[in-house]
Amino acid sequence: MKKDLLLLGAQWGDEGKGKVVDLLSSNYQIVIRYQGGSNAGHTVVVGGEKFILHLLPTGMLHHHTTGIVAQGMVLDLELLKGEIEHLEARGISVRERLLVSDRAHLVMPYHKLLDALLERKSKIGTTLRGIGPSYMFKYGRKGIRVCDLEDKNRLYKLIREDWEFVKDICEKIYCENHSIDIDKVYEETLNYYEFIKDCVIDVSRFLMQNADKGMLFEGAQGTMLDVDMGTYPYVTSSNASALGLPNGTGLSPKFFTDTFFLGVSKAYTTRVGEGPFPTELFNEEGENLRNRGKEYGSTTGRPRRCGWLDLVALKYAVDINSLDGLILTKLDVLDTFEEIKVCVGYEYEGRYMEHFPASLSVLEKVRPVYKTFKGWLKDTKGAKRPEDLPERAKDYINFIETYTGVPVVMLSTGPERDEYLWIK
Ligand code: 2SA
Ligand code: MG
Repeated sequence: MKKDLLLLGAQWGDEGKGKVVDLLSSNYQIVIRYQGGSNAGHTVVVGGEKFILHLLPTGMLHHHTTGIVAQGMVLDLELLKGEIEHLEARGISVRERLLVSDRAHLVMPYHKLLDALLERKSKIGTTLRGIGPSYMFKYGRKGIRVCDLEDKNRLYKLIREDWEFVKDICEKIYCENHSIDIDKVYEETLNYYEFIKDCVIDVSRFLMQNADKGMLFEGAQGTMLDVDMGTYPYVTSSNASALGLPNGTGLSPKFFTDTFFLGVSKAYTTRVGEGPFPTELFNEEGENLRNRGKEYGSTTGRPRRCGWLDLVALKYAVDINSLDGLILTKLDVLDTFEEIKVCVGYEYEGRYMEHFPASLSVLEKVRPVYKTFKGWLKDTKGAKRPEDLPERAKDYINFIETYTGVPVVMLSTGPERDEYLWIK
């Protein structure tokens, strides 16, 4: 087995990464979040107690780990403080073993305001956490980084300039007046910083110095939401695919030659927010998936759009991430279906295609071509050994492996820590 592990979403997020990360992090010393921000919501159930982590690495629920918030993330310091306090109040030590990158960018209150305004003009269905605008500022060279918090004059100047810019946008583009008390924003930002200050370091240097330790890299969102490789512009603003790993950690691609890459996928497909979704179901089967799978967003509570497994999209995710294998979650949601379909190709203007297109205009018009499986109509929840799985469930898994060209190494069979099964 390779030393390090990357776990990422192979679909549109919400694949159940939280639970899998929690399960696997017992084998790793350092757990790392490297992209996205509080738009993630990783749910873990331990001994009947539910935890939802937005900014901290999920692996921190294990007391032996060092948790890293790396430079590719955008941080809402108020939420970070709240999350740390919440966990510490529940008896989980955090600040003694948390390291925050001095190069990470901040999400400021005016980023959240902009997020809401931008949503009004072109609806992406964002989580309204200010993620897109924070990355806009980063790439537009107007961002505020954690290291800037050390220099109070500089911080104040940056906040003032940023706010002038946002205010202009509000007035000139949206014809609206908004006000923010920048002195208050400045004071609060410094207060939140005070709370995590001792955790701030040069994270990439730390990782290089600790290269001999086992590391688990936790992706957030999913490959199809990647800003470069996903269903642009209906994506998040970070690299949620493996492309985000080097820039998000500040490490050269060569650093990851000893890393095992696993993608997490549901046994069907869901998506929240707007954007193309070729296998979406608008009928009772879709309702069934939503109800049986409890498909409501953990960050925003929004009902998720549901549909059959899209193998064209999944194979694309396997290929662009160079995945070594897949982890399949929520197979049990399909236990009661008489028929189960998987999408094996798209039909576009009379042509058959098996590759995932870049163009939104094409994607919006493709029609899924399905292969139909007979349902197994047996309980797979809590299955402990591969032999416990119904033959038809095994056929379904085998088909996924053959189509994507990688093994399904593990099945998650329920939300609890111990509800899983290794099959390879
Ligand atoms: P944003 O807020 O700018 O990132 O929104 C842009 C699009 O990205 C979608 N998005 C998500 N979709 C599914 N899950 C998300 N987070 C998970 C959660 C956590 C996870 O459970 O909340 O799986 O990592 C997530 N975050 C962003 C959003 O719906 C927009 O379509
Ligand atoms: Mg989720």
